[in-house]
Amino acid sequence: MIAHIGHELDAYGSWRQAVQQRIDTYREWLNQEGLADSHVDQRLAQLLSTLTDDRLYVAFVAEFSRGKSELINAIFFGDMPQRVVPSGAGRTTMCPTELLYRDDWDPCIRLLPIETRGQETTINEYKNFPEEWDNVPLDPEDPDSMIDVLHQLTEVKLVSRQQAEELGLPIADDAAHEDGMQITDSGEVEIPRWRHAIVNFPHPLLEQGLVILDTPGLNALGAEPELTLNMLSSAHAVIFILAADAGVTKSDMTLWRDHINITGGSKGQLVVLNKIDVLWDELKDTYQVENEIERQIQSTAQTLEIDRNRIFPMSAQKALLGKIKSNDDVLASSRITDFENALTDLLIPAKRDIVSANVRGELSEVIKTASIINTQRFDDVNEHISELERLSSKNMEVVEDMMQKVRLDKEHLEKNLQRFQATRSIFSKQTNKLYESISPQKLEVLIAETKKDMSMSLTTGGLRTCMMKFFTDVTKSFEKASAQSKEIQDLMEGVYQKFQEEHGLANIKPRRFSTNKYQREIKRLIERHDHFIRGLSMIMTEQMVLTRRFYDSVVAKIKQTYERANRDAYDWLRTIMSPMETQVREHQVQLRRRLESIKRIHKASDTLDDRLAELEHVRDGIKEQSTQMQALVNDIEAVLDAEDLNEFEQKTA
Ligand SMILES: Nc1nc2c(ncn2[C@@H]2O[C@H](COP(=O)(O)OP(=O)(O)OP(=O)(O)O)[C@@H](O)[C@H]2O)c(=O)[nH]1
Ligand SMILES: [Mg+2]
Repeated sequence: MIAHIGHELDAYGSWRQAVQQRIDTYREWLNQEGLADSHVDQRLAQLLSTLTDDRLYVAFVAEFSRGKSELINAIFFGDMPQRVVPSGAGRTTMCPTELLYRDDWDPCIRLLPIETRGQETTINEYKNFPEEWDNVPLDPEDPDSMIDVLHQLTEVKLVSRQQAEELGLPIADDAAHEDGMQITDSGEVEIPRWRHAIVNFPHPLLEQGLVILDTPGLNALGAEPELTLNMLSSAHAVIFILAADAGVTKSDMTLWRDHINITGGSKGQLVVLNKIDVLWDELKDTYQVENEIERQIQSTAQTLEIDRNRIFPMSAQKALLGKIKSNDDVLASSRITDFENALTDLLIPAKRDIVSANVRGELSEVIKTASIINTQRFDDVNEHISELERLSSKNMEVVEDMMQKVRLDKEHLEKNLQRFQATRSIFSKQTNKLYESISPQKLEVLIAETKKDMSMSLTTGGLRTCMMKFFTDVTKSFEKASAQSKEIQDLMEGVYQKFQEEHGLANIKPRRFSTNKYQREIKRLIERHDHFIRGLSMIMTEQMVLTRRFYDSVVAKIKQTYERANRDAYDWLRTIMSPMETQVREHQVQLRRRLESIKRIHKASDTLDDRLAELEHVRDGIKEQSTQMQALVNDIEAVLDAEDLNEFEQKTA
């Protein structure tokens, strides 16, 4: 049974759908009312698509044999007749494994050969090259065959020492890392057969977007920095597991400090004190057992410097047994429920916060633009109404004056528009500069140069200098981009202000483009990288390999940041003028209508009263539009803020 987490995930899924539905309704309405230009519509379409592709990552990290795989089986696969993920004494899981479900693939397991470590390509990049992975189909209906297939996660192979070194794998023959790859009697080295695995399996929780990351011990994390720098740092929850019979060992500590708690923040982390059942055998008295558990929790809390409420004593094995055999007593004694509740309570609100913040961020611009247009329409009609009202008491000469005034307004606006077109060339020069400062091509050049310098340095100190130069250059390019975007912003602000002052348009400020986000990201990445490099204690050759590997992982992440920054800058540049352009266009149309309408009255082809009645009707329509808009926005807000997700439960069979 996966009652609690399954139920909460269901509720979360329904909530997300409710958000989607309301945004969809709002989008249709905006289009129907002519309140969305193509930029706005595209943004909404994109927001909707990010809402559909929405995943929740939970990573299980611990030294080997602490019970990660057992715990994953117990939490997520207790409804299967037997263990799904292989678990056993000694080293079992040999490669990091992602369990997920995507319906565009058949159920399968995809395995990335260990030899790919010889390339400079990261795991994440390999995900774009399916042909590099071994693909074995899975039959979810046949548990025995599934167990067979999943057994591949535990596969190892023997290679020569030189081959292992070339792949940058730590070897267990010196005190620095006694838990590295084992050497056999014949002098060969036993290494994992696979570098990474993806299990695509249609389990209800995975179908709801959950992704589970099972990892092997410290070795794998140390040898594959991408896991720590990328997968663990972006997981929504990281579960660290200790075993009650082993206590907190030195390598447990290293793992915790260097891979999980790396920059200190403990948000999203839970600690499991597993295998409490071994204490039951040793000390029969419940009171004594409880005391011993409590003592271990206290000392773990102290050693890890973490709140004791984040530590969960448990027996994963008994939990799995209790679930498979539907034995509630055994299940209760396993104490897994407290942990499952804590995990659910951590995971779903965290994910919801991210989604809500993202939706709010994207929507605020859209809402602003739409309400500006609505207000503009209202003001224009109002002005026209009062114009006509004044007319009713005056003679025809005044009508001519009035017509002249509107005509001048219109001409003036058109002249300003022309002048504005001229600033476009300055604008495009500046945007080119902005693009150039964060151009992926330039980054590639910088990467290539750094690699060249690195290949010529013979010491780790030399390598470090090259890398530091690279980081400094990257940081500088974002500083440049920041200054450039400020210049563009100032230019546009001037244009906006001119239209506001001379044509009474609403007082809006062009949106800002801040590079802070990326700068922060890069800074954090550099800090993590630094932490790693400084922590390395091993022989030179391995250190060189590892250092490069860390560098490659960081570079891959920085590339992603560049890509995102570029995309965001592109979006920004396209939309920076859009609210003003829309407003000016509206205003232009209104001026033309006013002129027409005064002309008709002048020619006495239209009576004033009819025209006024018509305009008042239009004005009511615009008011109604504003009310409807507010209602739709409130609807979205209400869903985003909802306390109880269960109210969105889908009533599907
Ligand atoms: N007594 C007891 N044994 C457990 C418990 N949880 C796991 N084990 C056993 O501990 C051994 C290791 O469990 P795994 O789930 O394979 O551990 P792991 O952390 O995945 O280890 P690797 O895959 O080697 O990194 C297995 O024999 C499990 O049956 C528990 O709660 N109590
Ligand atoms: Mg395992």
